[in-house]
Amino acid sequence: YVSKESPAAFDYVMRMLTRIRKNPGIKVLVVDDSASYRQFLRENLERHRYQVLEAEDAKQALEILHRDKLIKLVLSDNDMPGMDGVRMTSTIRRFLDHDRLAIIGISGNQDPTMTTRFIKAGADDFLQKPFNFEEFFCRVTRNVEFVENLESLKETADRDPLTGLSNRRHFFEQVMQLKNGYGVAVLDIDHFKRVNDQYGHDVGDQVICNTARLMEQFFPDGIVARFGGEEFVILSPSPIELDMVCRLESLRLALESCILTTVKGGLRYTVSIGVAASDMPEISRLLKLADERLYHAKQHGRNQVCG
Ligand code: GH3
Ligand code: MG
Ligand code: MG
Ligand code: MG
Repeated sequence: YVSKESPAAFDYVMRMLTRIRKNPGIKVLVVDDSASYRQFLRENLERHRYQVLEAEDAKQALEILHRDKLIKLVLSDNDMPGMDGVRMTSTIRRFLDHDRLAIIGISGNQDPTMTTRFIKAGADDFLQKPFNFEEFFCRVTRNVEFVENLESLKETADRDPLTGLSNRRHFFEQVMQLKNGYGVAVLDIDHFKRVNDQYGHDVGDQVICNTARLMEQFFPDGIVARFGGEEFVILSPSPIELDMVCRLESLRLALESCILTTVKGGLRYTVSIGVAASDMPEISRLLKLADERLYHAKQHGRNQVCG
C-alpha cells in the first residue's frame, strides 16, 4: 500500500521502523499537570518503544533532568500550577543545550503567541492540541534524531578517531573551564619512526593505541589527549609535581614492560615524558615547561620522566 502511494512514503516508513528498533533506551520526559494526559502520551510513546518518565510540574521536571543525563526529549505542557512550560523551558536551557536535549512544547491554549514564546524560550518545536498522532511522531522522531546527530557531530569534532582520546582542541576547551591549579605532562614515544619502519604502520597504530589505554588507566581522574602523531598530553588535577612524577614513573614502567604481539614477534617500546605543575591554572606556561623537560629527557637517553 505504502510503496504504491509513493517511494518517499515508503522511505519514511522504513526510516520509522529503523527508528523504532533504535528507540528502546531513549528516554523521554513528559511534563503535564494532568495525570490522564501524561498517561495518554506515555501509552503512545511506549507503543513506539520509548522509555517514558513523568513529571507533574516544572519543579519535578527540573529535578529529574538534573538527575538523569540520558533524557533526550522533553514534551511539556504550558499551563501548569507553579512555573509554566515556557519558563521551565528557558530554565532548562541554562544548563542543557540543544545538543543534549530537545524540547517540544504542547498546548491546547488558543493564545496565538504560544508557539513563538516556546521557541524563543529555547524549545525546538511545538504541537497544538489536539494533534494527530502521525504529526506527533514525525515531530518526536525528527527532534530525537536532531539531538543524536548533534551528539555524534560533537563526538567527531572532539575525539581523535584512532585512540578515542580528546583531541587538542577539546583538551583546551576542557582546560579553560578549570579554576584551580594542576599538573601537565607531555609524552612522546621513543624512536617511533623505527617502529613504523620495522613493523609497519598498522603496528605503529597499535603502539599508539596501547599507549593511550595505559595513560587512561593511570590517570582516570585526569584529561588525556592526543596532540599529534605519537605525542600526548596528560592533565592531572593534582598541582603537586612530585605526585605526578611518581604516577608517570609507574606509567613509564608499565609501558616499558608491555610486549605487543606482532607477526614479526614481540615488540617492546619506551616513552619520554616532561612534567610541570602549578597552583595557578596557567596552561600555556606549563605546556611550554613540560615540553622543554621532554626535550631534556630525549637528550639524556630517553625512556625517562623529567620534572
Ligand atoms: P624520538 O624518540 O626523538 O621521538 O624519535 P621518533 O622517531 O619517535 O620521532 P619523530 O617525531 O621524528 O617521529 C614520529 C613519527 O610518527 C613520524 C610519523 O610518520 C609517525 N606517525 C605520526 N602519526 C602517526 C600515526 O597515526 N600512525 C603511525 N603508525 N605513525 C604515525
Ligand atoms: Mg496543564
Ligand atoms: Mg617520538
Ligand atoms: Mg614526536
